[in-house]
Amino acid sequence: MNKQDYVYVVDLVKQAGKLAFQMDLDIKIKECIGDFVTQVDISVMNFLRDKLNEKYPEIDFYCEEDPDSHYTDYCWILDPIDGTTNLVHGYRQCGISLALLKDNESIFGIVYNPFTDECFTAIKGKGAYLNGTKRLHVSDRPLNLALIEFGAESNIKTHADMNFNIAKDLFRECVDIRRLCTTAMNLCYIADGRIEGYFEGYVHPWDFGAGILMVSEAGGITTDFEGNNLDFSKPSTTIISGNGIVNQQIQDAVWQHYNKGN
Ligand code: LIP
Repeated sequence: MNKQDYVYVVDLVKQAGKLAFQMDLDIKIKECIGDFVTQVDISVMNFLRDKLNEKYPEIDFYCEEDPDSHYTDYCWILDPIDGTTNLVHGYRQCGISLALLKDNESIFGIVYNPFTDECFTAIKGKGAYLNGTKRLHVSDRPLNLALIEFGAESNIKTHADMNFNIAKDLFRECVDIRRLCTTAMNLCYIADGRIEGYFEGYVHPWDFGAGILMVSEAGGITTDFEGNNLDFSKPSTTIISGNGIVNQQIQDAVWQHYNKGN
């Protein structure tokens, strides 16, 4: 992505961020409690889809809230609000997550939290930055000095024991556990060295499209539970991300419980 396009897209996402302050969220439940969509999600999607399609008609558009959209080899991938549950509760940890995918790889990513005005960006091979100025680097903390995040598939609940048992094992080994409940922000926080690692058993490509590049450009590593690269063409996946020092230990903890159904 060239400088002109980078500036244009970052500005567009920040404009979209203003829509997060609209008063009437018009909250709707998608499939079950904990699976929400709000008017903010829809407004952000419509705004970005229209603008990006107009400026870049050759690039497809794949979005969480657009059931007719799908993965292609050259597409934008958007989660209009990652952390919708947080938004619904006024817990202002959420972000617009937009990435550009080429041949199943993220080549540009932006995660913008309009409430904190923190804008994380990354271009493949050119580093990751916070607010355009601070170069991001993962921390060098080992597990015994680490903060670890995990997602618990909140709207499914069937894997509650497995997720919390993994977390309990890690809790005994690390400084503490955090639950931000947004994959996009978790990955940015790893990239910025605020936390050291994260795992979740069920995420979608729009959740990690931008954040995965943030982590790799900051020197970290992201895989699925088996240690494979994440595949954007799959509708969902497991995920482990970290500073590269804690990843193996997270994977070991996951394997103590994964597939045991507990
Ligand atoms: C969330 C995901 C997020 C994941 C959370 C939660 P929400 O859903 O988008 O990436 O880490 O566990 O499922 O709150 O955006 O609907």
